[in-house]
Amino acid sequence: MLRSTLPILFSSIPSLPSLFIRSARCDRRWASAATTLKKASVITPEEDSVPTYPLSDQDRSRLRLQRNIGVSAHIDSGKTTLTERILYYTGRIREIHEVRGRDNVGAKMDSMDLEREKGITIQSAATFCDWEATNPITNEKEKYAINIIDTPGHVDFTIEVERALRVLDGAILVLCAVAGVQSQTTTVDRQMRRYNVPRISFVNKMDRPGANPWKIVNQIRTKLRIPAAAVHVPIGVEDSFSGVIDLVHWRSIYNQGVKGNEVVVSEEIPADLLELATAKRKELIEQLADVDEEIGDLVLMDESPSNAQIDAAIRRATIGLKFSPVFLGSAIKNTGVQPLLDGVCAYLPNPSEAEALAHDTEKPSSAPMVPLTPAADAPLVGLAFKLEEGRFGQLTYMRVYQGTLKKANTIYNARTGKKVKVPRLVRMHSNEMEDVSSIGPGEICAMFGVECSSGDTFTDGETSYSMTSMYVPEPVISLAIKSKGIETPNFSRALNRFQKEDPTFRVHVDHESKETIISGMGELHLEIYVERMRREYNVDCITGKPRVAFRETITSRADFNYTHKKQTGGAGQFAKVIGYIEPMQPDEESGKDTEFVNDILGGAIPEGYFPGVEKGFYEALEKGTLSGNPISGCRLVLVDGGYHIVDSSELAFRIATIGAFREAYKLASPVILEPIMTVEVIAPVEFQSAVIGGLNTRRGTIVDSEVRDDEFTCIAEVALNDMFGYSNQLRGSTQGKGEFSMEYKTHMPVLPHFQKELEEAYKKTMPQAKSK
Ligand SMILES: Nc1nc2c(ncn2[C@@H]2O[C@H](COP(=O)(O)OP(=O)(O)OP(=O)(O)O)[C@@H](O)[C@H]2O)c(=O)[nH]1
Ligand SMILES: [Mg+2]
Repeated sequence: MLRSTLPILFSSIPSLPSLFIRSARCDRRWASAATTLKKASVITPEEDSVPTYPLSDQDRSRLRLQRNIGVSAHIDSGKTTLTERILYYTGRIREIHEVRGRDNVGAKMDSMDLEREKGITIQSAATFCDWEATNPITNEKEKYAINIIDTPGHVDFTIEVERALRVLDGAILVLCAVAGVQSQTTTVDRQMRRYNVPRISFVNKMDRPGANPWKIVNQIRTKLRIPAAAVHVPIGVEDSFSGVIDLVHWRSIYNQGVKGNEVVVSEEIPADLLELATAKRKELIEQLADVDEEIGDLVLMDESPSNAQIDAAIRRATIGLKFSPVFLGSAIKNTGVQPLLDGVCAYLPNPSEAEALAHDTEKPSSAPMVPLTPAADAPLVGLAFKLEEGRFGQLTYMRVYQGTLKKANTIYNARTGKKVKVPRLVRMHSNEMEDVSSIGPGEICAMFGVECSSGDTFTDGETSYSMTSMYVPEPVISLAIKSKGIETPNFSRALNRFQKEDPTFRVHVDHESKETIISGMGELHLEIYVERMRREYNVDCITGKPRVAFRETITSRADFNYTHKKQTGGAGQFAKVIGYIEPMQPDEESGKDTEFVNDILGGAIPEGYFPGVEKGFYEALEKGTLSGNPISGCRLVLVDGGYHIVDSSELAFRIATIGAFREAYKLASPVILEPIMTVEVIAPVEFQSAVIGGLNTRRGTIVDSEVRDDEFTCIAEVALNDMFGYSNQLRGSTQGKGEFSMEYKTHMPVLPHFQKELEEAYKKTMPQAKSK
């Protein structure tokens, strides 16, 4: 493929939704699915004078029956369809409407018109419901309050999954009974690990021909590398799938009645399944024995654990992130959903069992983190995890971790220090809301009229705690955009709003070409915003061709000693900065990989000029000198400098830092980075060699391939820039039977000769070159 010019064009790529340019995150640090999160150092009350707020009996009994869960998985696995059933069986909605249903109503959680038209979830939606679970051991009925967030599967909208998992205590990982663990499943798995979210797995679509839950259980163990075992055995297959055998409590559960709303429990196990069920219960116990001491000891002593012991072990191991129980069902056929809800209540943690940590901003940033307690009387700590511009102003979704949030109370933004009164408090039910006067700890709600950014912490002013925000991946694709005809204020109004709501959507104006450039996680991501501008803001836009979002970085340290001096009659400009720049690894929690460090001792530069240095550094990072792309992975350390009583100013220091950076940059062995994608191709097995050959010619590295019946799946890592025209090639080489999806993996240095080409192309766009 010719790669001589920049921008790289995708002109031959067909309709965007079918392409699924998918992107996820910079996951250099999450190389293995087995990566367990580095536990943050946590302060214990004995170690320091950390105030403790014991849970009252009232707190305990409320929290015990509270669950905050996410439904996350690969695209099209049936998350929204499953959530629709959950809402129906819990009485939140009266009727079931399908995603892409014939009645044209659409599922409750896909409330946006675009979601209903495309049949995919774009934004995560929150809701809540009550579920009366019957404890199979005690037979007692108890009512649980469950907050649910249905997330999108398409990786272009990965930030929606990221922020939901940041604030949820547990999750349902939905898998297709035929396709099993797919590339996006591993992405979601990584996200769950990042925030230590325990999960139960739900093998959906058990009605599909070829459904094979045992293969999926095995894939969870081997591909996601988490011990797992089925807690169910299906009764009937494909069309005759009618219920499940509950292996823990040794009983059969059938769905009958209208839309499966009648759950019939029988002590009898169908005779033809007795042998299989016995073997699978044994397998469950064996898996548990590996991760749970109590069951391990019983197995060693050759004793059979009781149902209650198995139940308790599943709960301990799931909450301890050591195990995932696997449930089976078919959302569309209304089977197996109620037992899954019982599983959510039985095995996922309540808010007091999920660890929540905060930084004390009065202590140095290296100080250990402080655990929060979901006590209603404790000082308030809440995290704003999602913003939306609603009809009544900004809607801010909050997770309250500690204390009680009350309407009309004054709360403080821990980042800005600003205080604000809470004018209106609501609980969300997709796009509808219910007014409430207060929200207790461990709950999810939304506030109106509270200005803030996504990821801000709110307190009642009684603590100096601040929580970490969510991980924000870097955009991989960008395009120029302008309004058709005269630009109205709605153009920038819409872009500002989208940028504020979605941290993976960026807007900037190229100073040289004066073009507005939008960047995002994939073409569909950008296409949706362009379409929303048309529909919601009446702004028709013309867009340029999508370009790969290259980046630049440095590979070695370089020192600077730079003086900016200007004397033009009146007041002059003087600033001297001394220090160095060095490569920086991204922060594990926030993904932040650029930093200004002030190491000045003894007042060589007055404090008032430091912001000038910091601004200059970040301005210089906006555009690398090799290719004009943003610079990442770089730290600037200021160690010394000089100033002039009259001629120094913040501006002078800003200019000096930009000059210093540019000089040092040349010496720091800069390189251009390109996005590398994980590409998953599925095609009939006879095309295997054609597909692998095609990927090889694109310099792809094959990382996995699997043959299943008459189909094969191949996973490769390929530079996004080399994926130009791939859909056409794949169609041609597989008689239209192959499908592929792409997901962002990381940014890597481009090959030296390509770097040269990019540099040459950039030089030609510079004003000096043009005027020659
Ligand atoms: N056969 C079968 N199809 C199902 C089942 N559940 C969902 N589907 C279908 O799968 C398709 C996708 O369902 P959704 O519920 O939109 O999937 P999703 O996971 O929410 O998709 P995204 O939000 O876009 O990632 C729809 O056509 C559903 O009708 C099931 O249990 N069996
Ligand atoms: Mg959905």
